[in-house]
Amino acid sequence: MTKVFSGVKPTGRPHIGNYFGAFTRWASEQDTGHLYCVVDLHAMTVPYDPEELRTRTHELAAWLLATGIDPDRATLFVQSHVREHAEATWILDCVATMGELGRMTQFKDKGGGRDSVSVGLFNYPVLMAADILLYHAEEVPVGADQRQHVELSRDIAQRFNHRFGETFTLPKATFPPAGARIMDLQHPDRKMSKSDESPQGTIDLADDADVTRKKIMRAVTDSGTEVRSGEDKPGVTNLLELLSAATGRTVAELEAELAGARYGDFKKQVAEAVIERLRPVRERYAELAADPHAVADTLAKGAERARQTAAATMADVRARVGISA
Ligand code: AQP
Repeated sequence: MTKVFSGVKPTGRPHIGNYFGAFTRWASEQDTGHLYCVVDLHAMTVPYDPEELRTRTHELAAWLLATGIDPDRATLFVQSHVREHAEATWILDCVATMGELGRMTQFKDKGGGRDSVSVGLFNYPVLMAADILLYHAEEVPVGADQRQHVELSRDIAQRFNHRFGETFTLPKATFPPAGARIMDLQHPDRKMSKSDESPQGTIDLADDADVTRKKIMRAVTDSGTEVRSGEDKPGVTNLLELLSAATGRTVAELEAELAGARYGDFKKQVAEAVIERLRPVRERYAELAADPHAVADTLAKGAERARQTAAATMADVRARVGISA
């Protein structure tokens, strides 16, 4: 059985990019050796409100359960509930280099070269490496934006193993066949994101069917009338990608079927496919939101399970790096 770890940070409301890029695969491929984590420590790297962080962490866990993660099979937990993540980060900080962290595009995008950004934002990929390596994950199912961070985790693991002896498994990122990078509906040149202020360009999982339909109908398209993907058609390409992710059909099949269709009809088809795909998830979320204690119990049990593996890894790591057991 392949060991899998992946996480999502509670920085805002989860959107269909998170869903198609990551969550849907987590649910459909889950197995007993898989761990899925709400990475709340990562959400502290940018300014935030503590009460909101607590609420969003809980809500995000409920969304993951609503997408179909079964806590009796996979382990679902909150990162800060397992203290080993923070401890492992320090040790890996002493293995990672300033140069490699400085090359991370997410840091460049979010930090914008400002001196005032937190050290945590710079250090984010090392915490992510700790998340993955603590559980000896072989695969990390993520959207395309996380490729560079998973590659860095692998480099850090390799360097650690070389310096201190075989300890960590080398992880690799895996990507979905469609939906690996869903773009903002109003700005198809940039990724749909939780924390970007683009309410019309982002479809939250919490949006209802009407709002979802309106946002897709108002999505930016491109000049020309053809429904086809291509670098010169970022808006239509993004909608085709969404339709492909929602229906499981390839973009090529969809292009053939939609030859001659008008943009308006095409968008209607995308909207209905996305709404149908999300309907059971949204219904299940409403049920889970009504029972917050059940979600909290699930997370407590998940943390207990995760802690066993993390503690064993840390005992080994401590012994190898020469600090007290
Ligand atoms: N637009 C996207 N398309 C496909 N996959 C995406 N993911 C994120 N955005 C898209 C994937 O969702 C998982 C969880 O992401 P995250 O919360 O850990 O952080 P992120 O990648 O930085 O996502 P956001 O939504 O853009 O958050 P903010 O705005 O806070 O930075 C990951 O597997 C990610 O690849």
